[in-house]
Amino acid sequence: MTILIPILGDQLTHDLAALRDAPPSDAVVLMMEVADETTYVRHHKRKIALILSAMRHFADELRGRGWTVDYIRLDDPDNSGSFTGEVARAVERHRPSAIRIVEPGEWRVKMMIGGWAKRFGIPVDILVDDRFLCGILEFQTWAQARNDLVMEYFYREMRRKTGLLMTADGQPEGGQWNLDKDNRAPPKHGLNYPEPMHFAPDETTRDVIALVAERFAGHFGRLEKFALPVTAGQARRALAHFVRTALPDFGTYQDAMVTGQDWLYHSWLSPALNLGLLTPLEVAGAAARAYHAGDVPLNAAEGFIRQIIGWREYVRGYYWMEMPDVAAANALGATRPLPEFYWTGETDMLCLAEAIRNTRDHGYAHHIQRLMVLGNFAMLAGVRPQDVADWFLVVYADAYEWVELPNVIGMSQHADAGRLATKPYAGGGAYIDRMSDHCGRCRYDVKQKVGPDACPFNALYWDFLARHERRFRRNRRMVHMYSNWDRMKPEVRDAYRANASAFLDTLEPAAVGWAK
Ligand code: FAD
Ligand code: DLZ
Ligand code: SF4
Repeated sequence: MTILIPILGDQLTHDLAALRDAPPSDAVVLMMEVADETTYVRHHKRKIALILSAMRHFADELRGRGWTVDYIRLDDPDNSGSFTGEVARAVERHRPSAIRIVEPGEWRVKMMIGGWAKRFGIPVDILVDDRFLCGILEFQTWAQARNDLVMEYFYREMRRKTGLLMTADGQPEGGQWNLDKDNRAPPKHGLNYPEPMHFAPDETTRDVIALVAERFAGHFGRLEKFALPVTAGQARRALAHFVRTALPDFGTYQDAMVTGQDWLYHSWLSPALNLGLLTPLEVAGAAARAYHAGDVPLNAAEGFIRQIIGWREYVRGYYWMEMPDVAAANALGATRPLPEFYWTGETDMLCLAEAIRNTRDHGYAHHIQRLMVLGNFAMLAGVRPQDVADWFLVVYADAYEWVELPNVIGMSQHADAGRLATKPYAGGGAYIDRMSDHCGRCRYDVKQKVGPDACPFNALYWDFLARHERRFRRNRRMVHMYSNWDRMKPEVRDAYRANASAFLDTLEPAAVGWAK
């Protein structure tokens, strides 16, 4: 009896649970390029090209391994446009006795799959996605035993569980769990920034790029110079290249920003990881091995591994625990529409213009650009968190709701009232000036506090603290900020607030239709 195994676009892993115990002779793998997925938001062109190319390569590799793959292309005239519609057609074609699928990454798709058993009248076996190190239920059990979620404690559990950077007697390597105090150095002159490994598009990728250029011409972003890894083999080479060339300095300069330098020492592995071309254990394991071989310092290996087995797993657990309500969360009552310049990049604020240029050109911006520039500005300006979330889901090649939404709603907009992060990630111009070389080249003056040439982040920062004083004044991590506010003369406070208000009045709201 045939089993139908649908594999979704972000499940491109040869060791996927659904493929593991099924003999290829008894199964048909179904892969579907569908309009619903390519347009539920108007994804960056590069993101669509990446996913479709990686899906096509994966299907070819599966065939090479003896699997029967029923592959539905986007331009197939009979394509129904949805996962459910395509599974329905496949059930007609193959008459399977059962469907086997790995749990999807997104709530929306989980709801869809939940209706399949009744609709098709056959069992639907939904398997745990064990590519993640922490299961959804395991996370919930961990979280329920605590009043507050603290990533650091979760991360230590993951270190113990994986044994990564642990000594034989169960202690953290180097005696400390977290070496962040050695990280976060500002950029300095004379640093050499390695380029991520580039992969020239083959015929499959070129076909997909042509399809995307034609069919999604109105979507945000550029397709030129597409160079992302689209197979597991390429992704492994990109990982090895990163470990060799960039990881040694990853920790130290993790929070730096430099004009015209799009990756610095970051890995740009998130698109491959989130598609399944790499697994988290494989990536974190490579960093740990480099440390043990003496090739990278502990602060770099630890800082990098923490992002993968700590933050990445943590936000996924949070997503499944907090959905669906968290998608609508708006604890700070923000109502402003997203400014148009998030789409056009047309702003005199150089830090924002740079982050948006990087985003448009590559479907990429590194973490501090996302958090302390793009996210920070939106939060300070009081932009509606759902507008911000839509933007982030569209514009990044690594964006899937399970990872994007917690980062936006929880980490960057504080819209969940501090469930994910106890303090809002708010910063004024001084932070950006310390961590980047942008301010010296900007039309605004970061040192000026108010006036037409003053850096807008300065007034917006104090205005934000003033607007939300009742909520944040008693936050232990914000005492210092409010004591600075208290020390200001009333006329200085008033000038900040008036300046913020005048600046906010100049923001043009985004035209409808960019995101959805
Ligand atoms: P590196 O700096 O090299 O880090 C290594 C890896 O750690 C990343 O590839 C990623 O897999 C993981 N990682 C690091 N930080 C996080 C985090 N906060 N959450 C989850 N994983 C993390 N990441 C996504 O994969 N998809 C998203 O849609 C996404 N949206 C974000 C939105 C906002 C507002 C913020 C603040 C962060 C977001 N992140 C997202 C997290 C992080 O910014 C990206 O994972 C990272 O910038 C990807 O680039 P990199 O591979 O060079 O990362
Ligand atoms: C994001 C995306 C896009 C753009 N296109 C497809 C597609 O055509 N077929 C597919 O299987 N998956 C696609 N994806 C990824 C899915 O949206 C993702 O697998 C689900 O949301 C589950 O996380
Ligand atoms: Fe950004 Fe202000 Fe610096 Fe300009 S001066 S780059 S707006 S922080």
